[in-house]
Amino acid sequence: MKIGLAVAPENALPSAFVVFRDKLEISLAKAARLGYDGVELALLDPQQVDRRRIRAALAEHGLGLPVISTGQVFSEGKVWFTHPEERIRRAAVERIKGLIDLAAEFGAMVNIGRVRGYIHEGETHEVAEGRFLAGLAECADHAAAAGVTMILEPVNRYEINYINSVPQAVAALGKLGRPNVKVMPDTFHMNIEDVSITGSLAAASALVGYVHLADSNRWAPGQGHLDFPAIIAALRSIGYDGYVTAEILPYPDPDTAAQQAIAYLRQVIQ
Ligand code: LER
Ligand code: MN
Repeated sequence: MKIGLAVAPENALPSAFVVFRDKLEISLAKAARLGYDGVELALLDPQQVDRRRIRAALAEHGLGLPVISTGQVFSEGKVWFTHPEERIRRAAVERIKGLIDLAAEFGAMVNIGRVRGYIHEGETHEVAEGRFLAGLAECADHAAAAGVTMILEPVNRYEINYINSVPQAVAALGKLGRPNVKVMPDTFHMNIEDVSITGSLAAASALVGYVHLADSNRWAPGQGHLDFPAIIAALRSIGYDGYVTAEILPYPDPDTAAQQAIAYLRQVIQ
């Protein structure tokens, strides 16, 4: 398993859940110095970054870029797949396709978290699901043509009211029927929503495509009460060998949080 750190460019707004929000050259230098294998980049728009600058910084620091994440497309871009207005749904699909094209250049995956949208007031689960699956299918086909894998992240009920647990994501993917879309468990959300963290990982098995790690309080792993040795053992037993990425709050301060996460995870993942 490789260990990643979620970061965002300096112009990212506070709704990006990242430990470093800075010039990419600075965040990547820090991540590499701490011993991370790669970084996940949280983006609002593919135009927001200079591809050559990213490529140069990754090469200089020997870091991978496993995932481009898209939460800000929902929180700042204000577009999502379940929106009642066709125009807004279309904008969400086009934005995600743009991020898929960017990801393709780096061999990265693209996550679908809050940008899936929510069940709007007065609408049913079925209506939201129909719109979500239509938008995601179009993006997944675009991604497949570009050789990109997508990952669907269950997010807890206090942030969104649709696809909260890993079994719910697995069920949605069963209806989607696109093999290039996998599940992306996040231990912070699983601690709130899943009956058993290790049980859900075992049940999702080969569908697990990428993992976010944060402790019960969303601080660095090791700073709360989740059982990370058991979680890593569960990932090993399903044959997961990808990235586990620390997506954590910048507390007590960004540098300390990033350092605590890598020190603890290196100990657990020998
Ligand atoms: C994003 O990875 C996440 O975990 C959410 O809580 C916010 O989009
Ligand atoms: Mn997450």
